[in-house]
Amino acid sequence: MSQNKTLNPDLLKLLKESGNILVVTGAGISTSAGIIDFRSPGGLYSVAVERYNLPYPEAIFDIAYFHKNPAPFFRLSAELLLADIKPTPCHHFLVDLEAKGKIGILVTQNIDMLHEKAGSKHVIECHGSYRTGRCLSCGKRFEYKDFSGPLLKGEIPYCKCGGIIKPDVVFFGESLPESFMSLFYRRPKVDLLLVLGTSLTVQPVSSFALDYAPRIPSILVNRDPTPYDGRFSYVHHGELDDFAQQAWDNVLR
Ligand code: CNA
Repeated sequence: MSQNKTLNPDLLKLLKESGNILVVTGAGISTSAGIIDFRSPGGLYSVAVERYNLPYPEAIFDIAYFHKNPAPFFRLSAELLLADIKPTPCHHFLVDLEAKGKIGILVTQNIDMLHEKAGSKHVIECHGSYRTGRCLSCGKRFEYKDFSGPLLKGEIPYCKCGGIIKPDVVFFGESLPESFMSLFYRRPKVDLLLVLGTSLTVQPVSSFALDYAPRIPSILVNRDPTPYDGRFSYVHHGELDDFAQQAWDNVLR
């Protein structure tokens, strides 16, 4: 855990004065809830091969590997979806930012549904979520409640036809939801880009965000440096919950 640091007053001023903000979140917003991210030291990528007996870390979200061996994904899913996982202060900050009418678009790469659980009304989950699923054999659609029983036990959920129910989480090798792709192609006008808790290494969401970064004012808050820090108007390396607290005090009060 890095030390709490005071936010740059100019960053706070920009946030306070901006409406129509494009917020892009990643796994870093959920780590304080107890969900590990991918690329931090000790993150999923460093433990996945051993913990889930995988040939390579990305296999856990690789659609070709899933067709051969779906069990590791479902073991991980149970860990991600543990019932007592609660939204973080930063998720709640974004709910209040939305309630003040300051968020134009909120895009998350996360599949944990914590933005919705916190109370955010309009969230584009560009990598999908567990809210719905589909039988890989007959194509029947399911709601989360229909397959959450086995899912929460780390077991594979099956359709009546015998096919595997795959949650609508986007794997490497799969298309992203239309809700995100239409944004990707339209690049709607926004006044500020606020990127929170992502290494910005997963495409196409990274290039979507970075396309805005040199054109409009932009803020990146992340614990570790990313390869793209230089593109942003302001970069704060620190804890997101600490950022949220300072932003609450200075921007929303
Ligand atoms: P990533 O590549 O693991 O990067 C996360 C970033 O967050 C890192 O650069 C960290 O420095 C930073 N970070 C971690 N904790 C904090 C914190 N408390 N405060 C500030 N910064 C922090 O993850 P990305 O989101 O960039 O990669 C995209 C992948 C990760 C998406 O496909 C997700 O589906 C996937 N993922 C999602 C979850 C989830 O839903 N919670 C968990 C793990 C992975």
